[in-house]
Amino acid sequence: MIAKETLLQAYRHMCLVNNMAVTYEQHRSICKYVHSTSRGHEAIQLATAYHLQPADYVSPYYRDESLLLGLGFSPYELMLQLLAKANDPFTGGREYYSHPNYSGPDKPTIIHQSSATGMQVIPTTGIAQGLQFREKYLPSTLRKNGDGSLPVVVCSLGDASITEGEVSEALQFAVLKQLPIIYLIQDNRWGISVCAEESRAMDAYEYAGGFYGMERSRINGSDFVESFHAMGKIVQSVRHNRRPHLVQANVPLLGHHTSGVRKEFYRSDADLDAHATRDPRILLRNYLLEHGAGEELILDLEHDAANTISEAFQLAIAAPEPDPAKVGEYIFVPTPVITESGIREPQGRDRIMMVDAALFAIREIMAQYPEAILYGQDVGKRLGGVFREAATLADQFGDHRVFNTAIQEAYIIGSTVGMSATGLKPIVEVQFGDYIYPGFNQLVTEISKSCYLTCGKFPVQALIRVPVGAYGGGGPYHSGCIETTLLSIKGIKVVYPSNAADMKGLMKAAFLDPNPVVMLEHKGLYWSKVPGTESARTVEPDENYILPLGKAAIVLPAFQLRVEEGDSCCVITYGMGVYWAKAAATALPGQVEVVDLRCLYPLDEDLVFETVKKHGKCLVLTEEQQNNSFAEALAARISQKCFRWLDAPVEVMGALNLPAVPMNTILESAMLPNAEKVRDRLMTMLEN
Ligand SMILES: Cc1ncc(C[n+]2csc(CCOP(=O)(O)OP(=O)(O)O)c2C)c(N)n1
Repeated sequence: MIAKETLLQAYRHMCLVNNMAVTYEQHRSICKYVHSTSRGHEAIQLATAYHLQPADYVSPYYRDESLLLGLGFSPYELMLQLLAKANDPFTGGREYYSHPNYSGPDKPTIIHQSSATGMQVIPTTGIAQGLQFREKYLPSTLRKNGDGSLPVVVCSLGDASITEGEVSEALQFAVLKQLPIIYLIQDNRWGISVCAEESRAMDAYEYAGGFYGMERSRINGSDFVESFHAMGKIVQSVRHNRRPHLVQANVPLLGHHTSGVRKEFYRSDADLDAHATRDPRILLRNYLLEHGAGEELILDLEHDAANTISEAFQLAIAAPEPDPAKVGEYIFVPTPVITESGIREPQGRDRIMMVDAALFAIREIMAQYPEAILYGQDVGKRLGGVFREAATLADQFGDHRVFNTAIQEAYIIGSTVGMSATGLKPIVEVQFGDYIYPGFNQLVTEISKSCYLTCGKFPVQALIRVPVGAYGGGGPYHSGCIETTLLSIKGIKVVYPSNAADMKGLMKAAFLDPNPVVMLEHKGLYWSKVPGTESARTVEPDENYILPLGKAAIVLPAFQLRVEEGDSCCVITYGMGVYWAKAAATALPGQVEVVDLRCLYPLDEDLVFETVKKHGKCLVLTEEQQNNSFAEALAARISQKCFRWLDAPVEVMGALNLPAVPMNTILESAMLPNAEKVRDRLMTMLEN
């Protein structure tokens, strides 16, 4: 039996939702930002919300306004987001209606919610992965509910979103690891105007049948009583049994797809009529009347709901607009690492290769931070990374902290959002830069925007290691550089060390940074096997050595006399470019100053501009294809900021503008810069 108060509360919430929808429609010019309402989906959403507790996590999608009311958010709070007002409690006016995020003691946690259909499934599965880790290995740190019960995770999405490829990566991971997560699919048989018959050969329930180990249920999501009972059992079962469960809730769609995409554009009268017969509010009203609630009580509730919404709407309209001066806030949260510390060159230590510097840094990190977890393809015990960059780590720290994943770059990258939300510190690896693209969407759509769109509530702590770069015939899919593509994303940091000491210090800083950091690791420098890269091996810095992000270094100074004579130039570069530039400079003793950027975002513009101003001549050197590269963009900024000090146009040298690095080593070197090409360019620059 469901308590009478629960039924009346559900009816009240449904009346609020109905009045909200009517009000938004009546005031379309005021409700100018696109929004969807939950009309038709109320019963399953409320039923779900009522069973959740504060230690749980939920990822609602854009049609989950009833779920939000059910969790305890007020119509006024939701309307502040509808109208993108300053006090929108979720995003401060930055994101659409019903795109919540929340962290507090009284309600389930909600991580950042994007608008991209289905893309929340990976981050949300990452939460369940994080909870499972805490439960098994750090049990005293797992937050439980007031009644001592274990937390569950709910990921809600529409039926059309389930066909997104990334959803399958998450489901696969959830069943493989038996994560405590409920996937709630609200099936209204529409994906805007694309109907079920056009988009799928099976529904979500049938699809889940292929993921062995997934419990599944199909319920009538328009019937509150059935939904409440079913969700109660399912939530309880996941709380106790700690296994994934997919729920398909069949629901009607009563409103428009969004305020902009109107139902009459593409739905027939017959379809609309059929959906209308399953209106959850009418069904619950009838149920209440049949079970003795009394017409008067119902009318009172309806009247109250109308008044509540009308008052809330007026208040929301009157609420202040956001301050445009604050538009730049919360791209990142501050990092604690701001100064270089520890000993960079301890006495009596051996020189180490860059790949070992990375390995030793991670080893020290994992020894110090039990919440640090490393995963990716082949990083586990058997191989320890295809470059042996994680060798021995699983032996030392256990398979639960260092483990292999399937080939699922989207999951590897996107799961860090959820892991980070549970307070863990994920370090993940994409095997080659050329294979980051399947994971790129998660980086752009979820990771990079989370801090900004939650006003700093959910920065994503993620250290993403990516081997890059060409050397010795790696060929078109194992040689790529990806920094320009990465740097087009705002909201992530990009580090690119060129020697062992920097690698170790920067890896530590990247790990301690509460924001997402991509660590680009040049394979040609890993072992210093490429002639001319011997100095990538350095003395190993001590355990405390940390090098803040965003500090470039002069790795080869010019002679003061040459500078004073106006007979010098500088090369601004990073990665392999550092070695090309240093080798080229041997032909021009004292005339060339080389700056190693070490970090591409944040970028040490101060040192770059200061150096360029000193020499008046500058070459920006990169291994990437030149056109539209980061290097070109930097050259343009240098030209603008240092114009009065320049004796010549800022030069750029990069690889030829080809779609890929060809495999044959003769072709490879024809494409890439090298020391000779750089030397010739510098000589020409200095002669003019
Ligand atoms: C990745 C992505 N592609 C396309 C869209 C545009 N879009 C917004 S809603 C929607 C349909 C989603 O349907 P469904 O998941 O069934 O949810 P419903 O709106 O029916 O509740 C589409 C295609 C999007 N938001 N994200």
